[in-house]
Amino acid sequence: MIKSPLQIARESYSPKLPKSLQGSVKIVEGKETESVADQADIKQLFPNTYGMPLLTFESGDATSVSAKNVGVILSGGQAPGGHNVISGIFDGLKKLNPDNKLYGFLGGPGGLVDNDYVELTAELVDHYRNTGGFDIIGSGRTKLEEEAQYEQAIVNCKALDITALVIIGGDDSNTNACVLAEYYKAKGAGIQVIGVPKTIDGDLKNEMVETSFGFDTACKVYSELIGNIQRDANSAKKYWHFIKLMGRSASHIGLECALQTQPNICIISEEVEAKQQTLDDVVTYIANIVAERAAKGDNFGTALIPEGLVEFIPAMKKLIAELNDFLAHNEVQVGALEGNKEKRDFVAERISDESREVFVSLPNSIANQLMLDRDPHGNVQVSLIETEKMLIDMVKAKLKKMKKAGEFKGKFKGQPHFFGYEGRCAAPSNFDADYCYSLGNTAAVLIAEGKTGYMASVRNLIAPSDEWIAGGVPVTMMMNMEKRHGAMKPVIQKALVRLDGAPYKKFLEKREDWAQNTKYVYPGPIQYFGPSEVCDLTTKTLKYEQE
Ligand code: FBP
Repeated sequence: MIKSPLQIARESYSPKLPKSLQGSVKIVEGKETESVADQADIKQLFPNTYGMPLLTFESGDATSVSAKNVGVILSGGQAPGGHNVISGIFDGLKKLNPDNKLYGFLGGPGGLVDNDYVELTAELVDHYRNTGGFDIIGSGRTKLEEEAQYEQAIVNCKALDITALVIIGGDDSNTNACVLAEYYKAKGAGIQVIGVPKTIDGDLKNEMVETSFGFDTACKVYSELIGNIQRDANSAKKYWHFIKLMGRSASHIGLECALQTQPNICIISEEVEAKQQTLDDVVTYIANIVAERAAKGDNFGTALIPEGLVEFIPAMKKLIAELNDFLAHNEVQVGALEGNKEKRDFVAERISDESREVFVSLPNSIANQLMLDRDPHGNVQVSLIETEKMLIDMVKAKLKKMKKAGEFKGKFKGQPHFFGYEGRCAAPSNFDADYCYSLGNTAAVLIAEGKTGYMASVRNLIAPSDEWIAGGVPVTMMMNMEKRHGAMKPVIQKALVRLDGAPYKKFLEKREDWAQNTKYVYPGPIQYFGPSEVCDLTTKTLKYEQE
């Protein structure tokens, strides 16, 4: 492996741990827990893992722990810090008992079923400390949902004498981890399952999980890029940059980047939905700001667009829900049709009148993108929908009409961008490096204590890392029932942007000023070495949520 000078320097970084994880750990059990909603259903579906207590770690006395073999899986989209979770599990296990062994299943959950694995040795782990990416063992989106997969996993684990699995994933992967934990506990299979909250999207969070790892670094990378674009826009003064940002459903990334960079426009999907806005309302809002700035001679600007926007426009949401059901039941027929036009016509003839009206009004390219394959969890692959281009075209058309009516006297040239993959494998910020290493160590302790159905949790994150609180949260506590693939399923509740939350309120106070005036902030690149107030700072979202 050829390493850059930064990577070599970064290898020697020692991630910071909370006090409770620096020596031996004592576990303090809290109250019994309940799921966030649909308690009766969730309790019935998870009789063995429902209601378990919250766990908090404190410093304790050293105890002897018998040796264990543990398996780890990276699941879903990459997020900065995954390698540090693995090095945290590895170091945590070795500290508890040097004979503990860690195996990595390759290519995501599929590796567990296909028995594709590698032993994670000190030499291998050392190469990946504090680096971005998931390439140490790879990731994948195979969904573990069938009994045959669970059974095969038992066979594969037994062959390696593995008695615990750590699943590092987002809300869907941790939902599956919980189902697996329940199945193994009910069966007495002797395999514990522990989850770790990962996703750049920031939508796996709740009272006990303050943020998912990777959100901090990814937002910093996007904010650097947005800042660079804003400086260009403010220098050339001739383009409107429409920047779509990853985040699947929730607008946390867009909101955080807006708080960091102060763009002229940032659309928040959750607000669009709450106000029952149409696509035309969104386009009109943008076009009006373009026209107002143009009236002052500012024919340039930046607009941040959340990746999942189309799913939050109520009429589009209804259409997408119908398409999800329809495509799930008619996959073969639609797949057999030759061209996109045939597919669009076939679908349009078979959906409700209301959804048909919306479907046929969309640009063909967007209608085609809405019919693409769902991911294994039944989600529309919003990263493939070119909302930023669609909005540029629609704003342009609106401004043309406004020009005719004398309401717009400027120029409009749009530049589309999509930032997503650029941030997912960045070298983790100090915050993510420390947080991930702490999560990995936490998972190791939960395993040593024989826990299952828990997610590793590290809280109090805006305090210095010494004061972070580590422990475990029962995954069932985060669950509710939602419709997936046309049927009600237990899933971890997605945390969307709260319109009564402090980060959104801060944005609301400022957005009019940012729209009318050019108040750009240029955050610059992540700093790994230097003063703590520059290098260890976390997101504004966490700061505002907790102050
Ligand atoms: P996870 O939820 O698995 O963490 O993935 C997040 C994400 O990066 C989304 O922001 C994005 O919509 C999606 O993955 C892209 O998926 P893919 O990796 O399959 O292109």
